[in-house]
Amino acid sequence: MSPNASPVSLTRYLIEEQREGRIGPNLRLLIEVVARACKSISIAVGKGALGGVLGDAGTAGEASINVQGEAQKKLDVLSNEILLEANAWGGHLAALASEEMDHCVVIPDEYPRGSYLLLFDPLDGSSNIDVNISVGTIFSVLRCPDDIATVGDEHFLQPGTAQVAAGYCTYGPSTMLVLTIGNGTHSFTLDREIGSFVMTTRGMRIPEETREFAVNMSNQRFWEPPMQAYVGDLLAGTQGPRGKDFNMRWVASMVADVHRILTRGGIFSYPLDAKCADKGGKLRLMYEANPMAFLVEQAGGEASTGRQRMLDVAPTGLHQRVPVFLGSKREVQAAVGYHTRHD
Ligand code: AHM
Ligand code: MG
Repeated sequence: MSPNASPVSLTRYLIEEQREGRIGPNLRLLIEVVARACKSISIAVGKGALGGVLGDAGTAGEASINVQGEAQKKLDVLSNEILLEANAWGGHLAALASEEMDHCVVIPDEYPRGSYLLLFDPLDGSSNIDVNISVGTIFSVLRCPDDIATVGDEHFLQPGTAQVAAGYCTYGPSTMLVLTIGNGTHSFTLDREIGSFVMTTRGMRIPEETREFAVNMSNQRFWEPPMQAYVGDLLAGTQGPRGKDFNMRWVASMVADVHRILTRGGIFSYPLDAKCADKGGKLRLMYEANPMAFLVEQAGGEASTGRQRMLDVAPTGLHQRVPVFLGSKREVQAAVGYHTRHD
């Protein structure tokens, strides 16, 4: 942001988008509620050990396990509760679904029922919490189909192209909200003194070309042949067919890795591997891949499963997993090329 420009708060940005007819008042207020919940999560994350919130959830030595079969951290549970509580009574939602819960939660009858569905991963990358590395919240908003008596999990099974908004909040050295409502991807930094998100980049653009890739290299021997070939060529550098040297980064917090890519380019991949092949991949379509794909496409990048545009995948389950390739357009196309040539 230029030092002389008048700051645009998230609230002002959303009101201006509403005036332009790109969002209605209910979606605007829904995004405001999610942003408010993210501020609360940011405060909890920021307290670290002083807040007594580090470590595993559960009691008397018994870990609490979520629907994904993963041990929950105290902050996973707390962040989930903050998002549920903040969104229950606003009147904008019909139901919510979370990576941490088996099934969707329908808004209780005591509150007005709205016309949107909210999906979220309350605290992504939570294995990083205890070592003070960035984590984040990811969210996606869909329309609730009309004329249904009772909302159920099946109503969430819409392709990524149906998202009306998506974003993430990264809890790093600064807390940043990155948002799209289908009109570009914009970043907002939390001004902790006044407690509001202020736009810091309007229209993020991912460079089309890159020399940086993000992948968990320890899985190399478990990858499929096309992924082996693709990364092999990246590592060959100037001596290989790609003709340039590549750098590697892997935070193991998708929000942090994707934020770097939205900021300076790169390719993020969590491919299919022999360890997760029976599940379809490691990352979740509805809570991670689709919202990130929407943000990346709106910033001029691409997102794919390696074989199909991510946003076109027809979901079959709320907790479905997929292989993920996203980021700089030309590099994602190159990775997809290895897969299509091998098939
Ligand atoms: P989580 O939702 O349980 O935190 O898992 C998702 C995270 C992503 O943030 C990250 O990209 C990936 O898992 C890291 O996986 P790995 O530890 O296998 O490298
Ligand atoms: Mg996650």
